[in-house]
Amino acid sequence: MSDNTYTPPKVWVWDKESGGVFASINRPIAGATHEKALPVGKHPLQLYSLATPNGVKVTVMLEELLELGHKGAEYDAWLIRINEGDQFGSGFVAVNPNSKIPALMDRSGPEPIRVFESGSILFYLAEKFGAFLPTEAAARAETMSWLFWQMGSAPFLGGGFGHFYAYAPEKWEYPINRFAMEVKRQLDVLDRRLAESEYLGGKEYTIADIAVWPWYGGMVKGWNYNAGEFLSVHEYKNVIRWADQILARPAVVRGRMVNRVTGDPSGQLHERHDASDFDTKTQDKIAKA
Ligand SMILES: N[C@@H](CCC(=O)N[C@@H](CS)C(=O)NCC(=O)O)C(=O)O
Repeated sequence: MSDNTYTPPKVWVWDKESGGVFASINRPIAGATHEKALPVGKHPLQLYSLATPNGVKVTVMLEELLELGHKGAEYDAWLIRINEGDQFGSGFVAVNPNSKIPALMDRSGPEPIRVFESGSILFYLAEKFGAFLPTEAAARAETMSWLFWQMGSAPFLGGGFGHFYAYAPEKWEYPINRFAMEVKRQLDVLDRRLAESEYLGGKEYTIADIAVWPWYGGMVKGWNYNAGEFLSVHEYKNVIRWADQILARPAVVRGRMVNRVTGDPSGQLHERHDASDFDTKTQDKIAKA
C-alpha cells in the first residue's frame, strides 16, 4: 500500500489541474469553450474524429461499407485534435454535446442527423446500410451483446488501466493493480468467446468485432499504452488469432490510417475526402510534394 493518503474534503472543488497527460483539457463542466464552425465537405457523411481506438471503429466501418460497394457511405473525415481542445468548439458540441470524438453528421436526407457515441454510430450505419449486423435473432442478439460489452468494458481499459499505467503523473500501485486485473479478466472473457466462435457475434464479422478490435485487438498487438509485456498478452491466443484475421482486411488497414497523427508517416492520412487520398495524401507523400 502507498503512504500517499488523501482525505477528501466535504465538498469537492475544482481548484487545480489534476496533473498527467490531458490534464489541461479536463474540466468539470460541459459545453463549448469557443465559437468555431465545423467544415462540411461534399459527401453525404461528415465525420469529425481522430484515430484513437474509438475513432478507428467508425473509419473501419465506413471503409468496410465502401468495400462492399455502398456508395452512400462516402465520407469526409475531418481531424479533431483533442489535445488542442477542438472538441470544445461550438460546432463540434452541436454534433456531440459530450465533446468527444467520434461524431458523425449524416447529411444525406432533407435534414442533417447527428450521431454521437461510437457504438451508436456503428449501429446507425449498420441499420442504414443493412450490413455487419445479422438479421437472424440469435446472431443479432449476440452481436449487440458484444457491442454493448465493449462500450461498458473499454472505459476500464482506457480510463482505468491506460490512464494510471501510461498517463497519470505518478505510478501508483493500487489503481494499476486494480485495472490490470480487470483488463486481464476482460481479455480472458474475449479469449474464451473466440475459442468457441470465429467472430464475436458468431460466424460473421460484425459491428461487434469492429467495436472491440481497436481496443482489445490493439492490446494484443501491443499498440495501446505499450503494455503488452506487462499484461502478458501472448497468453490470449484466440484474441491474437482474431486480431490478425481482422488486420488482414484491406478496409481495416485503410480505416486505421484515417485521422491518424502519430506513427509512421505513410500510415497517417490526416483527413480523408476521397478514396484516392490513401494513395496521394499520406504524410510521407505530402512531405515529398
Ligand atoms: N463512449 C465514447 C467515448 C469517446 C471518447 O472517450 N473519446 C475520446 C478519445 S478516445 C475523446 O474524445 N476525448 C476528449 C476529451 O475527453 O476531451 C464513444 O465510444 O464514442
